[in-house]
Amino acid sequence: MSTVTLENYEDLSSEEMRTRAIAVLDKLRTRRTIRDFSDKPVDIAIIESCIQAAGTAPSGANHQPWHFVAISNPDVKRKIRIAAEAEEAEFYGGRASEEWLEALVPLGTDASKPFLEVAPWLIAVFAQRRGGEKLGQDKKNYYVTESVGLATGMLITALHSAGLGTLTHTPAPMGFLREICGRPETEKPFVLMVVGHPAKDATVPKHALVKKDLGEISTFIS
Ligand code: IYR
Repeated sequence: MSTVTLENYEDLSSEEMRTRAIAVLDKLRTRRTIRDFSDKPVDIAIIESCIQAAGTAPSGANHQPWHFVAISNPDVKRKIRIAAEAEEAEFYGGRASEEWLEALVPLGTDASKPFLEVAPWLIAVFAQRRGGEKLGQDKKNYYVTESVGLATGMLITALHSAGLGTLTHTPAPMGFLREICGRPETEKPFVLMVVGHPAKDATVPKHALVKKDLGEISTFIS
């Protein structure tokens, strides 16, 4: 194994760390999943940097088993909307269980997905079953779902920090994304991120504002 000395580690005081931790918490608390987007353009350079930020995520054996397809092309967005709405029509029209549809009532979602055309960017995230630490390799990848989930979380954090709104969209099944984006069979569509500015009159469901508190989501064993 070859190593280098760790760089960029700041030996902060506990007080400074607490201040920074709270600043991150305050920032992340302002994130909202939005479904009403404006068509205001977003510079490609911002999207590039956010994808690079996602690409710093930890991954199984550092194989980085992800691929991001960023789409601003109106014709491609339209194709995606048509395919996604066809799947959603089946989902809401009977494929989903009663229990699932019931769980979605507070979100007010339905089969209509205009944001797929309105928002300036769609980022389709793909998970690679095979790959390796270098492009073009064909090794087995490990902890693929976990790794791509981590990278997607970091992508959302980066986009939010840059001041953009996002929707984590999962039309199921998402196979059409592989075809439209021209990705290989060995890749599985993981999520479709919708990215842009919120519409002027954008609203969010009250349901989405309620977050479990610290005591509910954690146990400390000291
Ligand atoms: N993919 C559908 C349904 C949906 C499912 C869940 I779980 C959500 O949290 C939100 C929506 C849709 O996008 O409408």
